[in-house]
Amino acid sequence: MKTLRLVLGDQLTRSISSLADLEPARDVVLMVEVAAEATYVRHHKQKIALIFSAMRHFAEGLRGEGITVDYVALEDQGNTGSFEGELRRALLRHEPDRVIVTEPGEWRVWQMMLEWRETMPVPVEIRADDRFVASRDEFAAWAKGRKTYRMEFFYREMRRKTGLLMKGDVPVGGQWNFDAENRKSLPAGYHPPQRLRFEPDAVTREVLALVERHFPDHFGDLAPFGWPVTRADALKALDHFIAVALEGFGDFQDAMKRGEDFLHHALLSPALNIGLLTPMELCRAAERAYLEGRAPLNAVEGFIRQVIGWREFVRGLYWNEMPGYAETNALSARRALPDFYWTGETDLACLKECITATRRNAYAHHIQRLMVTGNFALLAGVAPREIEQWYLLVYADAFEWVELPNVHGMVMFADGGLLASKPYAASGAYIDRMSDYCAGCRYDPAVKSGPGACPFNPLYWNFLIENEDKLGNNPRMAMPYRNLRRFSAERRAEITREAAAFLDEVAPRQG
Ligand code: FAD
Ligand code: DLZ
Ligand code: SF4
Repeated sequence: MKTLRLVLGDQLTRSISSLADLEPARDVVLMVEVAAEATYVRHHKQKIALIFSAMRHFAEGLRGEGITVDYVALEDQGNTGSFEGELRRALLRHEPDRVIVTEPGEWRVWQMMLEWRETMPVPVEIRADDRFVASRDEFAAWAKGRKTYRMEFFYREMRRKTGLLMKGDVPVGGQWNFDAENRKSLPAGYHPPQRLRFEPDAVTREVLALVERHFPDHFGDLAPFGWPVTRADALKALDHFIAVALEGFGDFQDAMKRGEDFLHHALLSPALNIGLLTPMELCRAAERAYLEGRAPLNAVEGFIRQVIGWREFVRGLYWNEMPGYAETNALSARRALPDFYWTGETDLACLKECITATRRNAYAHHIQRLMVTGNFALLAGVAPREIEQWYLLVYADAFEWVELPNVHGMVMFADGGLLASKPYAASGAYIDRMSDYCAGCRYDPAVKSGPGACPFNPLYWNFLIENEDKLGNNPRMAMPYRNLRRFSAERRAEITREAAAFLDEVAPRQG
């Protein structure tokens, strides 16, 4: 049976299910660069370049194996600009008996594919994406009957399933989780390791020029572009991370430092999410480093937890809860996203640092996303949809299955606590403790109100005041609410006034 096999831009894995039983003499692999995918949100220029370049390299690799690849480039004549249009044109060109595709990473595209099964002239088979440790069904079975989902319990299941850092039924080191050791701030004068960048080759240079021609107004800097775009380079990036950065990954996981965009983070999420690496490859490499004495347990366990814990957990939650998940707004947040999220032009030094790094790299590390840009959006009450769009377009690793639960659930608490037991709300003191940002800021984290006060301070207390009916009885919020209840009526009124004056200027209320 002649089969047309459609491979999407984040499915660049040779062992992907859509290619499993490929017959090189008969089948055709279809890959398409389409304007609709580059513009449904106006992705960071580096993200588009990463995907187009990685797609072109992947196609070359398949051709090298003698496989017929029909590759439609963005500027090819007749390109209709959409998955559906290109699939229809390819059906006319190749006249296959059937189409095979692996399920996509976004609900939007999943709906499209389900429709194809009804509307395309040949049968369309949608296969499960087995590049994850847990299948969608496995997560659904785990989630069944639970009112809230907690990553820690799911993670233990994944440890048992994979055997990672396990001695029989017992976790290595006698504990599942070493997070308490993973909150160190950086010592003065500390220099994090140098990280690998990959010089653009001819294919990437051509793509960079194409992106500049077609998407000049999209967010972010295109150069310097240093992401790995092939599996070979992604493997080098993995080896380099394990060799130079994993050792300090645990200790400095929550730290932030001016001018240091990467610290000890892996920088592997773009390659991982488009399929150049697999999650188990990352975890086995980290586990090996522990077993060979090259990295401590708190670092290796912490890293493995991110990959088979958080990453698998948010993916399972996404598919279990969509499409309703995206619609909730438990804290009734309605403000506009401040303009400085696009420009980086703000006097709040922490936000300026994280947003300008995001523009420069299409990357920010987890704690910058959660505790700076995320924390501000939560305290300011930015409408979930606005901040979600921002996160979906500014990072090279952003795909809705992973972005949405992190933003909607972890950052914005818009799901009312399905994912997290409490909002990660914090005042300026937290940012001051975990970074050196405040030393270069015109505001002072120690000043609670009035001119010169760190805006995170009134915003934090205002957030507690505004959401007292929804969060006041949350046991994990007991301490801050106890403190708030000691405030006089005048102090509360002053906080509300100060926060409103600040927010009305940077993030006007909508609707
Ligand atoms: P490291 O810090 O070195 O972590 C190692 C790996 O663990 C990552 O590569 C990633 O695959 C995985 N990981 C870590 N934390 C998470 C998490 N919370 N959820 C899922 N996987 C995780 N990650 C994305 O891949 N795409 C996104 O669109 C995305 N959006 C986020 C938005 C917000 C508001 C927050 C708080 C987090 C988001 N994350 C997202 C998770 C995390 O910030 C990134 O995976 C991480 O920063 C990627 O960089 P790294 O490879 O250096 O990660
Ligand atoms: C993100 C992206 C972009 C920018 N462009 C393409 C493209 O031209 N062709 C393609 O196959 N995939 C692209 N992607 C990735 C898709 O958006 C992604 O596969 C879906 O969102 C499903 O996860
Ligand atoms: Fe950010 Fe406040 Fe520190 Fe300035 S003082 S860097 S606004 S936390």
